[in-house]
Parts: sequence; structure tokens; C-alpha cells
Amino acid sequence: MAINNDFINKIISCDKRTVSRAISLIEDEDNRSNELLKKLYKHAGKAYRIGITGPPGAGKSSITNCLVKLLVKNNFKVGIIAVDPTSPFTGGALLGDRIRMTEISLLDGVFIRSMATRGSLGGLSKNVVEACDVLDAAGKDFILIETVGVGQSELDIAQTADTTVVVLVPESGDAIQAMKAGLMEIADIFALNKSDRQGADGIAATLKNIIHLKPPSENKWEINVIKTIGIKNEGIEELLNEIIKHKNHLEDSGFLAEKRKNNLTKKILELVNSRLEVTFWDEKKRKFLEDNLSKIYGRKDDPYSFVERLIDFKI
Ligand SMILES: Nc1nc2c(ncn2[C@@H]2O[C@H](COP(=O)(O)OP(=O)(O)OP(=O)(O)O)[C@@H](O)[C@H]2O)c(=O)[nH]1
Ligand SMILES: [Mg+2]
Repeated sequence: MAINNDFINKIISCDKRTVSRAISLIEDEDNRSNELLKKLYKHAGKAYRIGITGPPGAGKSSITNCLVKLLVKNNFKVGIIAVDPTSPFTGGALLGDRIRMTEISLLDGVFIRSMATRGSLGGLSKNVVEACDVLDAAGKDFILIETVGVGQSELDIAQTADTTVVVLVPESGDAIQAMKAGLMEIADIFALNKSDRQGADGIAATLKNIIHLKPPSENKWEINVIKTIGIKNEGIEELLNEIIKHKNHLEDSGFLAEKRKNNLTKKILELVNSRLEVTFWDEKKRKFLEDNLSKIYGRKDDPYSFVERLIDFKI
């Protein structure tokens, strides 16, 4: 399959098979993905990206589903990227996830895709971000990205997402866990899910206290706690309202543009780094390294001077 105008036009009109193929090219790091991303770039930039993260089993998928249904009801086109839905923590969630994913994929204007965590985390976030770019070019108004908040990946996703919703549950210690995992730093909004359980009000109050202890954010946004019951579709309208409020806040204050420009700078730096890495290491330089390693190891030369010579190629 060639990356020709026909292929690009099919993505823009959100032909599901073509969008799916395009994301596969990105996921497989196929040679053609570069060409694809070049051609798609000018068609993207309109979608608003919402990250949904939190501990395993907190109800991220349930909330995502409810949000999608509500957005579709309001005539928005929605894309969803579920990062690693087969979380090792919840085991058998796969079948349930699959059923739910099929259900919402049938809704008008919805495209859902799961992406596995494999390889390096950096690779994960890069691919996920680029998959979002495809959905953006495919005309989605909102893109929801679900990630399990246990490692580095959610921090990367939070960088990309315009609004990050952290889903917690009223279990004792959950708020503390979230603090340890760094989820407090990335939340724009907290969804306290499973609020049908005991102690929800107490945890909501604790969360609010913790939020108030934090220094105010640079963009003056006040983090709120929204109580939800994912399985009963309760609190979802309030949650979406809060997301829209955050969106308006970022847009009106100019912070959205600023954040996206910062991300762009980062992306360009990363692209340059990865290109340079590929082109820099030719055979001669590798051999030079090999030949000098013993000398450096024996402290007759130092890595710093060596690297300077290597980069200037004064060999
Ligand atoms: N009681 C109660 N159960 C809920 C609620 N929301 C979700 N659940 C249940 O919690 C379990 C996990 O829900 P998911 O939506 O799959 O959670 P998740 O965060 O996406 O899980 P992973 O992606 O595996 O980390 C399921 O059995 C849900 O039915 C809620 O508001 N109340
Ligand atoms: Mg899930």
C-alpha cells in the first residue's frame, strides 16, 4: 500500500479500515509512517485530547465509555486510544474490555483502537501520540487516551493530553498511592469513581485538602474533584462539564497554544536526536570507539575528550 493522495483522503474522511491501517504502520514503526505523518500534519490540530489515567481497575474504561456516549449524543466525533487494556493487574478484564469496545465502536463517528505497551516507554508514548495525530487528521473532535497510571507512560501521555483526568476510587490509601505514583502532579481534574462505595465523601474531602496544599498552578486552574459512578453513568455530565471548563480556560488564557508549542519544540528536538543517532554512527566511528575503549577503560584517555574528538571527527 502506497501513501498516496487516495490513502490520505480516506484517512481524512475517516474510512475506518484506512485509519486502522495507518495506525498499524505507526505501531509497527513501518518505513512509510514518516511519509504518512508528513502528509497528515497539515490536516491535524483540531482535536482536543483528553487523557484518562489512574490505578488499575479504578474504572477508567467505564468512565471513558460513558464520556464517549455523552460526546456522541452531543454530535461530536470521538477517537479513543486504549493503551494496554490487558493490564496484568486485572487479568481477565480483556473480554469485558473487548465487549465494551465493540459496543462503542458501533456508535456514530467513533473510532476505537487499543495499543499494546511493548518495547521502551519512550516508544510507547511516541507511537500513541502519532496515532492520536492520525485520529486528529481523521476529523475527530475529541480524542480520549486511556492509560494505566503505574509508570512513566502516563506522565508522557499527560504531556500530550490537553486535559488529564485522574480516576481514583474511595479505597483507603488510594489517594496516598496516587501521590506516590506522581498522579497528583498531572491531574487537571480528579474523578472519584465508585462513589457508590462507602467513604467516598471522606476521600473526596481528603483529596480537596491535598489539592489545596499544593502551590497554585502556573495557569491558575483550580483542580476539582468530581464524584462518578462509572457503572451507573452517574456524574459523567458533571465530569464532561469540568473538562469543557478546563478546555475553555486553557484556550482563553493562551496556555493551550503555549503547551502545544512546547510539545512541538520537544518533538522537534527528539526527531533531531533520533535522526542524528542513526546518521552519526557509521562504521568508522564505531571502529574508532572499539579501538579506544581499552584506553579509556584504563584511564589513559577520558570519555569526555574522546567524545569531543569523535563529534569533531578529528580522528
Ligand atoms: N461499584 C462500582 N464498580 C465500578 C464502577 N466503575 C467501574 N466499576 C467496576 O470496576 C471494575 C473495573 O472497571 P474498569 O472500567 O474496567 O476499570 P479500568 O480502570 O479501566 O481497569 P484497567 O484498564 O484494567 O486498569 C469493573 O468490574 C467495573 O464494573 C463504579 O462506579 N462502582
Ligand atoms: Mg481499562
